[in-house]
Amino acid sequence: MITKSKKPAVRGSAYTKVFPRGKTLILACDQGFEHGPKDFNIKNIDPEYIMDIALEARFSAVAVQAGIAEKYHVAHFRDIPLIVKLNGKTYFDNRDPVSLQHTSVEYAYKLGASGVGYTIYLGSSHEQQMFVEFGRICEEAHHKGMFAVCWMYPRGPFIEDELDTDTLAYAARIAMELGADVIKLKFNGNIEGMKWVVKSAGKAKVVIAGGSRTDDFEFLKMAEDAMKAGAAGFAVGRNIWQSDRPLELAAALNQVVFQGKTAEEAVKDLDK
Ligand code: FBP
Repeated sequence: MITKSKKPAVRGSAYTKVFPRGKTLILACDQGFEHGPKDFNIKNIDPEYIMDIALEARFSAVAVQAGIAEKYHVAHFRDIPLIVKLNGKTYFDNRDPVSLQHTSVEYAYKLGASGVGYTIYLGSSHEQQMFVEFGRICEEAHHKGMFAVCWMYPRGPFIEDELDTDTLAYAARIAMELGADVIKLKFNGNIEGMKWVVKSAGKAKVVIAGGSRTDDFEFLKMAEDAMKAGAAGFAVGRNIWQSDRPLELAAALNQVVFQGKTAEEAVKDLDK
């Protein structure tokens, strides 16, 4: 009799460390590249401040560009699993965006990364180039025992609504078929729709981006709803390190993601 393999989609201790119990909380700090210093203040412009939050709040991993990895992570934060972004673009052209690879998988591996990250703009007229690069990145990363995270953002002249459920499901599906182990998407607030998006991603895990800084309760409510839809966690930046109580807010988010608490329960602890 033929039996199905019970092995998970991605093997390896790196992946297991970043997804304890199948869930994750990744702290993203690539916004200095994507948005520029306008996202930061005098405190959080220092990557060390953000690394300290990741360490103290026990984030599952940090996602940064190679320069931050080599100047900060390598020095004092090696215990936090690392995801190195291999591409990046500025905010100057969001009409028809393209973001090409500038860092190799080999270099990310040398920096000690558990995983590599890459953004694809689905619906850009350059999407084909990004598909080709990401497909090759997945091959190489898997060969080295690393996992591949796809920041999958529908954006460009062929996209009417970046948050449309069918478009997000299509985006998730493409990322999974290209080889992504983890797919980072924006949440559109539609729990039932998002369940379909998660289903479309198959064995790849869906994690949600935090978005611009919002009210703590609203942010935690988004987390609660996204988890209800089957997300595996968050890869969040601004909502944490722009907060004036990042550790407390991270602890509340942790309760929602890992312990299944509601936003109301988590926010109560936050305000104690
Ligand atoms: P935030 O939680 O701060 O939104 O970060 C998530 C993220 O994906 C970052 O990794 C990235 O820099 C940024 O959002 C890109 O956002 P956009 O292209 O939509 O401005």
